[in-house]
Amino acid sequence: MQTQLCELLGIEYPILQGGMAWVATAELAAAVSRAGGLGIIGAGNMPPKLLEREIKRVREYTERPFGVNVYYLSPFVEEIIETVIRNRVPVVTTGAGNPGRHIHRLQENGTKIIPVVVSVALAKRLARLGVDAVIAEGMECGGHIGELTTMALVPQVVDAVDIPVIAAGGIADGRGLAAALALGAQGVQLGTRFVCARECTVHQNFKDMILKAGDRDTVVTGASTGHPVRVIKNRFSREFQRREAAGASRAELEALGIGKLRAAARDGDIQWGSVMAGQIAGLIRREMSAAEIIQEIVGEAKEVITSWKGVF
Ligand code: TUI
Repeated sequence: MQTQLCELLGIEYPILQGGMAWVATAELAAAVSRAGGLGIIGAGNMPPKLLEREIKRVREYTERPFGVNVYYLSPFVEEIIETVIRNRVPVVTTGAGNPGRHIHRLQENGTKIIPVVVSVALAKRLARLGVDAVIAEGMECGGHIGELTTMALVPQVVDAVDIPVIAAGGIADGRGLAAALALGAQGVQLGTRFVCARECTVHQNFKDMILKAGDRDTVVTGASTGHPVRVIKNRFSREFQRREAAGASRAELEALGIGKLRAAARDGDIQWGSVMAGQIAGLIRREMSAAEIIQEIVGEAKEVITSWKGVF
């Protein structure tokens, strides 16, 4: 199972791991890259020195390509970009903003740039500026979301640009990979499934909450602040929604969210923390190694695609 995307990134399977802040550390990124996918460090709000340490640690575990996700709401965006360039990181993915001003500098230094897009307009704008590929992320995903579903967004982005499109949001198994390929994507990005990888260093409570979740256990908080975030329902999400419904100001709601992802992901506070996860959480039932996850997904996708031949 090889697509042009595999060639572009120098990977074996067209599977990227979401660059999740506080979750996607060097251990997870290296495990995914060693298994033939693209592992990605989530820089989130990390200070640049810490990111540099994570990059060095990935390189201690693997010589394969890997990426860094740059979160455009971080106070350190410019320094993070400098760190990525200085360390010759093979791939940068971006989220929560427009990376237009950094595209050429990254590419001049040999870094591929693959932004997350949540609309056709942004995909077209970035394709015109020369990005290497885009990740079309539907609102089924965990964390910071756009408005469109994966099913609607991916084929519209595929038709609008001439570069590879990677589908994300609501994908966790081989059926999802096959469906994404059917929509014209050249690969997939999985977040929630890889949170439950054995090598993922997130707090065990966080993994267990995903493993126990059902199909209706996520909710979107913060739509009124302009930063809608999908999380698993808990005391924090209920309190957030209560205040949102009571007309709390944007500043109050944003203050309520500060430090909550860290509390859930690192300290294991899954009641008062923000347990970001996608709607596909209900499909994920057990912890497996990154290599087992990738092998299972590729095997399932091949089975699905082969079975279509009997239909037509
Ligand atoms: O970035 C994500 N998902 C995330 S980031 C994150 S970290 C966080 N921590 C605490 C509170 C809130 C978040 C958790 N999940 N996904 C990619 C993504 N990008 N989703 C939406 C967008 C996006 C939105 C607008 C991308 C571009 C964009 O463009 C705006 C513009 O300037 O045109």
